[in-house]
Amino acid sequence: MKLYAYWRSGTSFRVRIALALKGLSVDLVPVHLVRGGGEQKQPAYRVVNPQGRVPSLVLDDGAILTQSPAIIEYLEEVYSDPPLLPANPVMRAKVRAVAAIIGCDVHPLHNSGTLAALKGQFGADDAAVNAWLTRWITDGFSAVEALIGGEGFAFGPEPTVADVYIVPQVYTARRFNVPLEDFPRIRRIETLASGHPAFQAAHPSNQPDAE
Ligand SMILES: N[C@@H](CCC(=O)N[C@@H](CS)C(=O)NCC(=O)O)C(=O)O
Repeated sequence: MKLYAYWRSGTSFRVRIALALKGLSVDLVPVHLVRGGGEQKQPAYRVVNPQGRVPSLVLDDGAILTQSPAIIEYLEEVYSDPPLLPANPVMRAKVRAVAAIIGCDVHPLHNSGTLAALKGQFGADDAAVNAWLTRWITDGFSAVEALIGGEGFAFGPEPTVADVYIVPQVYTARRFNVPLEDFPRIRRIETLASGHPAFQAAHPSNQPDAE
C-alpha cells in the first residue's frame, strides 16, 4: 500500500496511527501542503485525489481510497485484528461519536485551506485566526472530555478509533497554543499515546518529510 500524506496534517496522522496499530506498513509519498502553493493542488496529485487533499491510500491492486474516515473504516473492516471499534453496538456508536466531533465538527474549521481562506478572502489576521481555531477546538474538546472515560484510553485500556482522532487533534491544538488545562482526560490520552509505539511511529516528528 502507498500513503500520500503530509507530516503535520492531522488527517494523515490519523491514518498513520490506524495503520501502525494494525501493524501495517506502507510506502509513504509526502505531499507538501505549502511548498509552491501546495503540491496537493497540482494536476499530478489531483489524479490521485480529485479533492486535492491528503491523505490518500493506494491499495496494492491500484484502488485509491480518500477521506481519512473512509480509509480508517476500510482498515477496520479488512484488517480487523486488533479491533479499533468495540464489539458492542452502543459502544461503537459512542466511539464513532467522538471521532465525528473531531472529524466533522472541529477539523474542517481549522484545515489549512479554511485558514488560508479566512486570511486571504475574509481579511482575518493571525490573532483572529488563532481565536477562531481556539474557539472551535475548545468547543469540540469540551464535548469530548465529557464523553470519554476517566482512565486508560478514551474507552478503555486499548486504543480505539476515538483515540485515533483525539491524539492528532491534541497535536494541532498544541501547535496553535490552544489552552488544554480544562481537559485532563484528553491530556491523559496524550500522555498514554506518547508512550505507545504505534502512536510514536505515526507521530509527525517521526515522518521522513518532517521539517
Ligand atoms: N475530511 C478529510 C479532510 C482532509 C483534509 O482537509 N486534509 C488537509 C490536511 S489535514 C488538507 O489536505 N489540506 C489542504 C488543503 O485544504 O488545501 C479527511 O478526513 O481526510
